[in-house]
Amino acid sequence: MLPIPESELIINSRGAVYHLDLRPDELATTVLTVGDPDRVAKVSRHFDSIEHRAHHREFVSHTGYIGRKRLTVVSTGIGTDNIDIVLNELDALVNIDFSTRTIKKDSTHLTIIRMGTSGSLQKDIPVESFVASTHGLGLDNLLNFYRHDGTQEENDLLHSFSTQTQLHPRLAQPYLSGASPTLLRHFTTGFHQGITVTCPGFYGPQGRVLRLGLSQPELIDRLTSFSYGPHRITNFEMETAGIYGLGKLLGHSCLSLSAIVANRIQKEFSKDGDAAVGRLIRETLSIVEGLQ
Ligand code: R1P
Ligand code: URA
Repeated sequence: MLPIPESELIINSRGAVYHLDLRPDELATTVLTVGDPDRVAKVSRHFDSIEHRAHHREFVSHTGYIGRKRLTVVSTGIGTDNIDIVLNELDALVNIDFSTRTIKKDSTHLTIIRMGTSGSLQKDIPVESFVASTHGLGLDNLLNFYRHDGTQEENDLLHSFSTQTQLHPRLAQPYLSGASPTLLRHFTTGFHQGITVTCPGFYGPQGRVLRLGLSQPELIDRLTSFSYGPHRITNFEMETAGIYGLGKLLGHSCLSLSAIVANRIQKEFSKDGDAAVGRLIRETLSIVEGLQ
């Protein structure tokens, strides 16, 4: 097997992968991702010990222990362009031998759980409640750069989405991937579940109007009214579909959890989003600690 060239997998003088500035021994196999770099310390303050801290650009990571469980919390910044970097580098850290630059024969499986914020698309999913995403539906195009096929259920859902929403093809070529069913089962009590739409922006791509007109003003209504069997769209944000799509292609188990900070139907914004995120962190850590 030919080594992966230096231009494709960039390893710095510390032997760490370029953007995350992490070496293979500095990463745990259970990884929590957050968007905001300042949220990393809000997670790791619940660790019993921290063995490693890294910070390069928007990628802050802390690795440590809760009891006997070793965890890494890493910030991704905003958007699936960053998710492309984070997921590929996390995978490289466990599945590529950095000394030979070749793919390891036996692959390592990561558990990756996002703890983020999100906007609700349903009246009955209020601000400060939590959503566990059954699927990530991407309007951001990331996965279309990789060879991918969905399961029959995923393809049927996506087909129904395209038919019902009639989004202009100039807007997006949607893609869809499911959560790890095993992880999702642990997040039923206290969590709404539903499809999360991942957008390539916060304003126009999420139907917000400040000074510019929208090319598809009916976007929010169409997302809110979509249904397919028991499935509906609960919320939108900017990372989930990229995590689910790339995570599945790379063979990892992924779950995205969101604290709702805006309800776009009720036109409400949370008065204390930080407290809701704090509760999501505590609730998630208590569940993750018990995972095998
Ligand atoms: C936008 O404000 C950001 O908030 C959400 C979106 O996905 C986007 O990253 O998540 P985080 O709070 O995790 O960053
Ligand atoms: N994050 C988003 O992407 N959208 C929202 O409305 C709130 C948080």
